[in-house]
Amino acid sequence: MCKLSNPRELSGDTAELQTLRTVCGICGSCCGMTLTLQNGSVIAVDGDPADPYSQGHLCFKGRAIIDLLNAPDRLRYPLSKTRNGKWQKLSWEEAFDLLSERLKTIKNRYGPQALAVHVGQAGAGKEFTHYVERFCNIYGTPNFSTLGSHSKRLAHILTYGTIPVSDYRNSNCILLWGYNPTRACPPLSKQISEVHRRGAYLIVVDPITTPLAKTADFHLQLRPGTDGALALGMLHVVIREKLYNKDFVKRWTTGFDQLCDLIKEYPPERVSEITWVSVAKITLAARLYAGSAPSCVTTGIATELQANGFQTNRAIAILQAITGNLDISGGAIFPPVAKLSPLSADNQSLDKKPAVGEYTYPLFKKYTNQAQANLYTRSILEGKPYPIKGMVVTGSDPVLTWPNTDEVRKALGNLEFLAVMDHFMTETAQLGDLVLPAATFLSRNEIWRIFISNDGPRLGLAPKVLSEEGLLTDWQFWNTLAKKMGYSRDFPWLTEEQALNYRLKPTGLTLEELKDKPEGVKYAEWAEKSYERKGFDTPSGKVEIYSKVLQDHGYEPLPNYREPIESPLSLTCLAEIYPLVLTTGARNDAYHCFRCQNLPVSHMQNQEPMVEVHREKAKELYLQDGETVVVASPRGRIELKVKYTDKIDPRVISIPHVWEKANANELTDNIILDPVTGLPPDRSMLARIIKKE
Ligand SMILES: Nc1nc2c(c(=O)[nH]1)N[C@H]1C(S)=C(S)[C@@H](COP(=O)(O)OP(=O)(O)OC[C@H]3O[C@@H](n4cnc5c(=O)[nH]c(N)nc54)[C@H](O)[C@@H]3O)O[C@H]1N2
Ligand SMILES: Nc1nc2c(c(=O)[nH]1)N[C@H]1C(S)=C(S)[C@@H](COP(=O)(O)OP(=O)(O)OC[C@H]3O[C@@H](n4cnc5c(=O)[nH]c(N)nc54)[C@H](O)[C@@H]3O)O[C@H]1N2
Ligand code: SF4
Ligand SMILES: [Mo]
Repeated sequence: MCKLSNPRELSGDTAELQTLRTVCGICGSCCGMTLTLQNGSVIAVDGDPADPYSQGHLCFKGRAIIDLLNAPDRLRYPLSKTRNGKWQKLSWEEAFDLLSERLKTIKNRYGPQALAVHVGQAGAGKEFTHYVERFCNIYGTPNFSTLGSHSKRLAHILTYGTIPVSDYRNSNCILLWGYNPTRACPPLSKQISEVHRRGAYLIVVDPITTPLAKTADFHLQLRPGTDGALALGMLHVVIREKLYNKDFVKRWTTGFDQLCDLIKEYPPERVSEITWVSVAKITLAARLYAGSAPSCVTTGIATELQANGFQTNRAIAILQAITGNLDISGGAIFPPVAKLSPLSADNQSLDKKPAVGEYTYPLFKKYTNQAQANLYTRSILEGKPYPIKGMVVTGSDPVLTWPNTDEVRKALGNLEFLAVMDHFMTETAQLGDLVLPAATFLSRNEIWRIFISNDGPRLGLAPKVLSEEGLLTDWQFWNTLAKKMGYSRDFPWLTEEQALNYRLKPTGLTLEELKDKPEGVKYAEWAEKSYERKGFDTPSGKVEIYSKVLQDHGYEPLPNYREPIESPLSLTCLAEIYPLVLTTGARNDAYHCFRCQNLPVSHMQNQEPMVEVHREKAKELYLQDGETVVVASPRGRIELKVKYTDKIDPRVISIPHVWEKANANELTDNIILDPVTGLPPDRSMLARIIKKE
């Protein structure tokens, strides 16, 4: 069975309809996709019933791919901005000349650190991102950054030494914490519902009654931003009632006694006051989770986009560990890592400056080897720790997605040079000097990885099925740019296929072999409790409840709770003016990184961003359903329509992000960020609703 046939073999009128198989590259669920092509153009798309994992499932985002390929506003050629602000069409040759010349000028004039390169959501987990990082290393800038679950990753690495995966299928109790797979990852949501129907318990922690929360055995509807306190409250119950795994704690943890002292400050009664979750629910959920092993927890991005997201994730990771749920079937599995050839590189001839954010977030830098992009704006505007003068942004729209839009816009506007690679003329691209049209994931080969517990970890290929005329994939772009810059020695690959075969070498597999294996290849055997054989990959070899590494870097060694900087409890005076708690960015069906909101897919037409307000609160404020209002925070204000709901606490409101017409990040803060990772507190701030005259 072959996932790839080459559409370019087809010719003119003689071409037959051809069905090609690949894997959707949008959200990481790896759904099998079939595409029907005629004369090289996609005319139909569907789920692939033969795909062993998704079994025919394809969500609306995958189905929207034809609209994306044909979108009338897709960028089709490079554009450069003229002196009078008009866009001028360029050939790729001209675009590469311009770009390489500007990057060389920045380096000569200010040093390589003055260039920042940011890869956004579209590059998360994708092969090309490694090549962008390599490019930065050779150029000599430490300012390479990505977006991602940095707080969760770092919390797991510092606590367990690895990043686990939840084994829902074999679990007796699934705890979804600030994670809503119904929107973010529909195939997983289906799997979780099936396991729940078969008898496993489901607990959901979410300020909104999502579809999964509605069916859950316990829905803990907490005040946004208080997850850390809730986790400590649950730990209190588990420890007080001796529901933890004593043998595991004794043999495999450090700092349990200090944790026992810490949780004394978080009895359910106090935690209930902080979180608005009842004492009974906190207690029963803790008992259920601890008493039903094997249990698993998945935290979502909501637990990270908080002023204390790193420690929150540590507290939840510790709950998982002391209840004995690590590296067992049905719990948190530690998957063996697939060994691919490394792409790290260094430019020995340069004396490298520290990355932006390295002084403020040293552990973030140490464990991600990246700059903290949320500090770029200050570097551009205030020259701290040195000025960034040029940026290349790919697969990201910072004007809509980074906190404090006002400042982001000002900063990007102040750059000497900004290049943006995207499918569309985004808000960020509009501020650029050079805009580059990106091909979609269908035009590149991509390695995917999947873990299904009984079966072990697998690696496979999402084959390239198209060539989009006039467009380059991100890999082609960076490989060509590197050669233009004179880096051919470090970018020796002539084709993407060559580069992928280089990467696959340690596995003994080739691209050709993977093309014939839609189910992928098992690259390692998983055997439970790997720590029994080799210990945990932490300095002590144990689960570090008390982290000496954190202590040595001046952080709290225990996962203590910190009240959101801006909340009804921490800023009571401000809360009189801004009495509502605002959470932003809960994912919804109308958009994704592909900006589906712009596409003419019927499902998404007539959608617009709205502020969800509890029906009773809305009435109290004399707001009609559908009325246009102003939502204001201490930083800014946006206009959008009211949507009545019963699914939210009357003291909380929720608005989506990534909308141009009502940009949630006009309201968010970039001053007080997570102290360890620098992620912004997008999920909890103070706000008010103002009726328009
Ligand atoms: N359709 C669609 N899917 C997507 C995306 C998309 O834009 N659209 N984006 C992708 C990306 S980039 C990501 S990171 C993932 C994110 O996917 P998830 O990790 O699931 O995150 P969200 O949907 O943003 O938030 C999950 C839940 O957190 C709740 N929440 C809000 N504030 C809080 C809080 O303070 N505490 C807790 N416990 N819960 C809170 C929200 O109500 C929401 O139901 O989704 C990916 N998938
Ligand atoms: N207020 C608030 N802000 C948030 C969040 C929140 O919850 N609340 N969530 C945060 C999170 S978790 C994330 S991940 C970020 C997401 O923020 P970004 O990283 O900025 O990602 P997107 O907004 O999804 O933009 C992705 C862009 O990539 C383009 N694109 C898609 N595929 C490709 C490709 O193959 N190549 C190239 N070059 N471009 C491509 C799309 O057209 C789109 O413009 O937003 C963050 N911002
Ligand atoms: S869930 Fe949707 S977006 Fe994600 S991989 Fe599957 S089809 Fe693509
Ligand atoms: Mo994300």
